[in-house]
Amino acid sequence: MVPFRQTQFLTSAAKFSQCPDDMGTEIAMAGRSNAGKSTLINLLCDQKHLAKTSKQPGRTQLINFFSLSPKWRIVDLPGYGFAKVPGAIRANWHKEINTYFQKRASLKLMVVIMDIRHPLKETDMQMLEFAREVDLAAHVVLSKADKLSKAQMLKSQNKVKSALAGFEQTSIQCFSALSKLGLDKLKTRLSQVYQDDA
Ligand SMILES: Nc1nc2c(ncn2[C@@H]2O[C@H](COP(=O)(O)OP(=O)(O)OP(=O)(O)O)[C@@H](O)[C@H]2O)c(=O)[nH]1
Ligand SMILES: [Mg+2]
Repeated sequence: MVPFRQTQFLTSAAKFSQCPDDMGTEIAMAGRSNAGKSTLINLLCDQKHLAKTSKQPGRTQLINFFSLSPKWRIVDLPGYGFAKVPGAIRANWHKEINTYFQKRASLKLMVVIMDIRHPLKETDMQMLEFAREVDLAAHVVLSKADKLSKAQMLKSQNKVKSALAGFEQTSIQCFSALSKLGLDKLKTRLSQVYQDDA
């Protein structure tokens, strides 16, 4: 069993050079600002205030590391495409996050979280294409599924599945932090990655 509930905050990095030792297995949560990355981490770990959440986009401004065990980590990334941050700061984050994705050897899965009502924006596609290029597995989470009817939810999921048909190492699921829909599926997918690497 992967001890999600034991997860603790480890450290924050404003730059790639500040990341903790590159050993063990790391899973990163990526996605546009406000997609629900921090909320998903809190539900996954069954802790209300582990990762900071906010109604205001751009809450997560550093690369935040959480550890489940000495070898297993979760990373909460700043959302891409946050407009209210000055251009220079934004450019610098993007640079650091790109370096993180390119150089982090312990990174074994990129979870791309998208609001199910607005999936596959340009930046989401860039992330998924990047993962494909470097042979990194990706898991797409269509968040806030509670905002749609079941029929609409399935329609959106099918649309995303068709659009990503050429992405072999990419799995897709719906998720709601409100109803916990998809929580077990998410835990199973993440556990596979940690345990495969054990
Ligand atoms: N209805 C609903 N709201 C959600 C869900 N997940 C997150 N939210 C809300 O969406 C808003 C943003 O959530 P966060 O988890 O802070 O989003 P984030 O992706 O971490 O945002 P940044 O840190 O800015 O990149 C908050 O108001 C959450 O309560 C969900 O599954 N359903
Ligand atoms: Mg956040």
